[in-house]
Order: sequence, then C-alpha cells, then structure tokens
Amino acid sequence: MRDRVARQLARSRARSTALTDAVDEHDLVRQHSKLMSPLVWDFAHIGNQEELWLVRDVGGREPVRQDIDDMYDAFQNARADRPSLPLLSPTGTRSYVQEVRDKVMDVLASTPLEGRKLVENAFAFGMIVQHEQQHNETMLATHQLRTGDPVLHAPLPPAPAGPVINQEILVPAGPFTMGTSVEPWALDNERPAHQVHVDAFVIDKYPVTNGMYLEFITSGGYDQLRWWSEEGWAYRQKANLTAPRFWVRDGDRWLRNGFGAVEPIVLDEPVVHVCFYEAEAFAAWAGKRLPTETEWEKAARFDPATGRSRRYPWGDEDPGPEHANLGQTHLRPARIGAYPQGESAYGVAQMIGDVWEWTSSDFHAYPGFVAFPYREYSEVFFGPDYKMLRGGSFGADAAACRGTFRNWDYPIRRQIFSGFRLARDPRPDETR
Ligand code: AVJ
Ligand code: FE
Repeated sequence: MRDRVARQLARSRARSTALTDAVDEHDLVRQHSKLMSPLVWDFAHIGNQEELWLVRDVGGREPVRQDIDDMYDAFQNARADRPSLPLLSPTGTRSYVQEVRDKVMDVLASTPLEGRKLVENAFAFGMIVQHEQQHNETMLATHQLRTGDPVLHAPLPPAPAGPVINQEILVPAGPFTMGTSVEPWALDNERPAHQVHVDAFVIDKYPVTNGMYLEFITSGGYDQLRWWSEEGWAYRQKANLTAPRFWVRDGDRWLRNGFGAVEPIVLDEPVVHVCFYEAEAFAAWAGKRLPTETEWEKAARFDPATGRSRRYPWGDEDPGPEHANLGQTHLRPARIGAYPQGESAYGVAQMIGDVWEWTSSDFHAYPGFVAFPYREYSEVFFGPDYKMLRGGSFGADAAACRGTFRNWDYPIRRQIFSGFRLARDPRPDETR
C-alpha cells in the first residue's frame, strides 16, 4: 500500500509539473478565462490541500504556510477573483509544493497503513492523489482555453480496427447495485452501495460523434426552439451558441481547435465541449433522451450473468491502455470502436475515458450518505443546480475515475471535456 501511494503521489506530481512547466511565467499567472483559475493558483491550491490533509491532519505536523490557507481556499475566492489575489509567484509556488511534498513523504513513511488505520489513513492519501489529478484535468481545460502555439503534445489515440456502426443496446428491467461501500478510494458521494430497481431502457453503444452532431447543426438544430428546454433556449440565445465550443467555421467546413492545433473535425470522434443544454437538445432532435445517472451506471457496471456490479465496465481490473482513453495519454477522445476490450457486460463501449457524459440527473445523495471528509466536498452541491457527468474524459486520470465515480457541473458549462450518449425508453415490442 505504501509503495502504491508513493507511486501515485509521484505520478500526479509529474503531471502537475508537466502542465505548469509547459508554459512561460506570464501564462502561469494570467487568467485564460473567467471560468478558470490561473494555473499557478491551481498548483499552490494542490499543495495547500496536501498540507492541510496530510501534513497537519494525518501527520500532526506544524503548518508550513498557515498564512496562505485563505488565499487557496476555493470557497473563499471565486475563480474570477483569483488573479487579483497576492498569489505566490511561480517560483514561490514550486518551492512551496515541494516543501509540502517532502514532509508528506516523511509522514507517509511513519504513518500506519495497516489494520484499523488502513482505511482512514490510506484514504487520506488517496483523496489527495485524486484531488491533484482532478485539478490536473482542470488545468488541462485551462490549457485548452489558452491562446497561442501548441505547447502540449501526445500521440494519437488508438484507431478502430474496422468499420464501426452505432447500435442500440437493450438493458432489461431489474435491480442492480449502484455506488460502492468497498472501493478504497471512493469519495463520499459514491457511497454507500445500494440496490436500485431500473426499468428497461435502451442505450447507445457509443457516445454521440462529431459527424452525428454536425447533422444536428446542418439541419438547423441550433435555431429550432422545439428541441430546446426553456432554460436551454434562454442560454442558447444569451451565449449565441451555434456549435460546440472550440469549433471554428472555415468557409463551408468546420475545424476544431485542440490545444492550439486547428484541424478539420474528425467525424467518428465523440463530440466534446458541449453543455448539458446542447446535449439535451440534440437528444430531442434525435427522438431520444439522455440516460439517467442510474441507467448509465447500470449499463456500465452490471453483469447480468453474475448479478453483480463490476468496478469498471470491463471487469474489476484497474484501467490499462487497452481498456480506456484516460490520463492525458492522448490529447483528444478516441474514435468510436477504438476500445473493444473496454466494453461492459452489455456491450456498451467507451463509457470510461474519452469524454465525460452528461446525464439527465441532478446531484443528490445516495441513501445513507455521510459527508466525508468535509461538507464542502459534495454535500453543499446537492440540489437542482448541477447536472451529473459520468465516465471520465481523456483528461481524467485512472486514480480519479471508476464505474462509481460521480462528477457534476452547471448545465451551461462547455469548457470541460464533456460529451454525451443517447438513451430512450424501449418500445413495447422490445421488452416482450
Ligand atoms: C468534482 C470536479 C466538480 O473541480 O470543482 C477539486 C473536484 N473538489 N477540489 C471541482 C474538486 C475540490 C470538483 N469536481
Ligand atoms: Fe480543490
């Protein structure tokens, strides 16, 4: 366990370092969008959370920099205000996070991770690894908003072996176990495991692609009120939405800007950078709907042959490069059909990795929910303001992504790596 924690801490730090070393000082301190923090805020906030949780709480050590706690508290400072704070400089940030990490490695070496203490202490380290990886994904989204020549590079994702057609998959009615009580690093909102009855539903094998989305655009979907919810239409008007974020019109074709590289859209790649309202409108236009969060998780995890829920669609093994496009290994979603080894028991593909998938559900607590480690992690977000996203994107790390993992955001957000997949109610003849 200790080695695993040390490896994961090193991996997340290598990623934070790469994301911050890729740009110059000016790009580290400036705000690339009002929706995002300066990169240097995220990095110091990562260090500050690590100091609070591991150095002070688990380790019982003296504070490293108590004076900066408030500045790096996300609840005390809205993202838009963070550039005007007297932030640590890039050099100051790098030495601060290193000083914290040195102490953490010392705490790790002397913290009991066996028996009764395993769950509590190992969880604290796991929570910090996930926290850093979640901010790394946020920093990657900041990179996507940055203007200028590309600074991030990665190989292309794997390609499908042959021609691929989308299919619809029927998931028959019945109960399944949602959430988890045993996943060691599961966060409070994924707990506890509980039985849910799910009516029969039909779900697409693959996420909606750029090619499918383009048909919605060319058929006038953005201008036809009837596909949009009232709030969705209001936002479509206010923000003048006409295509996914980062799509660029070039004569009669669409290009896409991916981390500074502008190129024609790839038709069989999952669409990314759409908000919930766009996903909802597309689904209505297609005569379908978004899956609920419960349907999504059943399609991903339930194995009808054994009656149990798997950790991941493909089984209980941790994600490997053959299963899913995760961890910023590639800088884009993979074309549909690229991960046959990652399919769920029902044959639903690419549920983990590629794009976060909007669901129709609001953020709510599972029955028996207990806030941990603090109310501000999840509980304060429960309610109708946020929509749930599932499955993780190419920018989500395996440490912060699993079949039970729940993400949430405002329905207007599109700077995140968000796409969607369609579902529908079965016709009577399909369930007989
Ligand atoms: C779960 C991605 C919505 O980034 O706001 C980071 C994760 N919580 N620091 C966020 C999180 C505290 C959270 N999301
Ligand atoms: Fe945070």
